[in-house]
Amino acid sequence: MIAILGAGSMGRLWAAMLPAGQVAFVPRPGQMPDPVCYRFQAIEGKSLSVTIPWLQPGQSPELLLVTTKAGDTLEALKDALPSIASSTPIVLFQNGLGSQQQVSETWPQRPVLAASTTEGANRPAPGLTVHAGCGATWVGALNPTGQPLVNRVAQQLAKSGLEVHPEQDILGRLWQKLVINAGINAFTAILDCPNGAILKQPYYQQWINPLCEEISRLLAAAGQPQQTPEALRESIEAVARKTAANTSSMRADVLTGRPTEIDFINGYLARLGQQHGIATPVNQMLTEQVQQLN
Ligand code: NAD
Ligand code: KPL
Repeated sequence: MIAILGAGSMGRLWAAMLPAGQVAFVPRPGQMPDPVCYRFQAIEGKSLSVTIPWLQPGQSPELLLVTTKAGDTLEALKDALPSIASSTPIVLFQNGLGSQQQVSETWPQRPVLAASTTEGANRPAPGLTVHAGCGATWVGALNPTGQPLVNRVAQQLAKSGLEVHPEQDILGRLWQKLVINAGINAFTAILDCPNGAILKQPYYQQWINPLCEEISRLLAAAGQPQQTPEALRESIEAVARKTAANTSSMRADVLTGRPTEIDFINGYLARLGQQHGIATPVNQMLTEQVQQLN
């Protein structure tokens, strides 16, 4: 049995794709509502009806996937983990950085892994989950207890039929995604436009170079491979062009009145700058402006 904490878009995607009858959602404390029923629209357009039960008291999952938003993850796990065996691997799917470190520092003895995914899922209407973008998922250990479990966890996730790879340097992969999100998401939310449309906006053009200079210094301070500001800007703009028509997850959160993950993207970079004595005025400004949109 694979347990999933967070019955949102990502959680429902994995629940629908993993073998039927082998998945359960983790309930909030004191809640045991009816099973979760939804229509799932697969990437090729085929639609199926999915019913996922809740994890029952006494059931002991072999794996826990955590698909809450970054800001909810620590509290959700504080509620869920007391009834889950300490040997059960925990796989964190959150974007950005900061929440992963909170979890691995809070439970250093538990096997903690992270997944970085380019799969896309959304819920355009109540009761409907859409697999909107086909990508790949990399899974790797965040602590030594998780290290021996990486291949097994990758194999378990691959039973979904999604592309899954074990990753020795998951932190590096999370950083690569963070760089892209830091250079796109806040701009799309502030400018209220699709990803590709930021590129021609004077506000983006004013701030992207100083932002990339900050990120380049932060990468070095964090022990990540050095990248020039010019190379960072190229990577960011390649993704913005490739996903030109997309509404970023941050803009979608603002438009639907949900909390954004800004504190774990540009906010994380601003905090890291404070720790290392690196000035991060652009990350700080983007963080504050997105916080004001919320
Ligand atoms: P979502 O808001 O759709 O789902 C989060 C779910 O967690 C919600 O159903 C919420 O009710 C639930 N939740 C919150 N607190 C909880 C608690 N204490 N106990 C149980 N459940 C709780 O978000 P999402 O789009 O599924 O994203 C989840 C994470 O995956 C985010 O960090 C996101 O950045 C990342 N991610 C999402 C996608 C995507 O395409 N959706 C792609 C890559 C990464
Ligand atoms: O990951 C994304 C997000 O929206 O969070 C990008 C890469 C910006 C694609 O929309």
